[in-house]
Amino acid sequence: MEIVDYLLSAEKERREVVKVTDKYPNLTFEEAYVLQEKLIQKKEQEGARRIGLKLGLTSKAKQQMMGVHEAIYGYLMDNMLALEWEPIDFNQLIHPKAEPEIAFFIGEDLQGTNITAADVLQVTQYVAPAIEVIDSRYLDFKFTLADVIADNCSSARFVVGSKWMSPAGLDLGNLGMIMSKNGELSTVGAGAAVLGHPATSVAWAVNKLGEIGKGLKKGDIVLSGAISEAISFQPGDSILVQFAELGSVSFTCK
Ligand code: OOG
Repeated sequence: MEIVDYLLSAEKERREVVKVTDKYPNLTFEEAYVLQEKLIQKKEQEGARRIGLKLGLTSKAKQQMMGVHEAIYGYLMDNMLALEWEPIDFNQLIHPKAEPEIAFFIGEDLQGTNITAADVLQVTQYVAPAIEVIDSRYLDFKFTLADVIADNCSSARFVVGSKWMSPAGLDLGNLGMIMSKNGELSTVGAGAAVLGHPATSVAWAVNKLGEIGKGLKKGDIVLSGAISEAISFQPGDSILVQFAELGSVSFTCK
C-alpha cells in the first residue's frame, strides 16, 4: 500500500516523484500489475469508475527506446475522460504529453487467451479518433517498465472525437494520421504503428487479461496505443489530430 499511496499522492499533489524501482530494484512486472490493480481499487474507493483499458508501448520505436519487447496495459477511469469543448487544465497535471490513438468501443464481452485481431473487430461497435494525455508521475518521465506499469501506464486524461464509425469498412492499419500543435505539424503516423494493426494491440491486451481470468466488458472503451511519439503541451496550446476517413479530434489547454 505504501507504493500505491506514494503514487496517488504524487498525482493528487501534482508533483514528480523518484521512481519506485530506485527503492525496490527487484520489482517484477507481475508485482507491478498487482500494484496497479491496488491503485485502481483505491481510485474506485474514492468514487471513480473503470470505463476501459489503454495500451502503452505498442510501437516498435517506443519499445526500443525503453529496451523492452512487450506492450503494457492500464485502466481508463471515468474521471480521465476530457471533452473537446472544455479546455484541459494544466494546473491539474504535472508535465503532460499528447498522443494520437484509435479508440475502440466494445459491444460485447470478450475474454480468452487466444483472441485474434479479427475477434476484436467482431465485437467492436465503433472506432473513433482519440488523443491520450499521458502524465507520468515520475521525475522527467523516466522509468523502467515495472515503474510505469505500477503508475497505471502514465494515464491521465483522454479525449474522444465525435465521429464514431463501424470498423467494418475501414482499413485501420493503413489509416494515416497527422498531429499538429497550434496549427503546426508535429508528428505523422498510421494505424500500423501500433503492433502492425490497432486491433492486434487490443487482442494482445485481451489475451494478457485472459491469463488472470479477466477480459473486456460490453461498453468498455479501449485506447489501442500511440500512433506516433508523444508531444508536450503548455497552457494556451491546442492539439489537433486528423485521421484519414476517421475525422479529427482536438483539445486546448488552459
Ligand atoms: C508510457 C505510456 C505510453 C503509449 O501509448 O505508448 C503510452 C509513457 O510513455 O509514459 O500510453
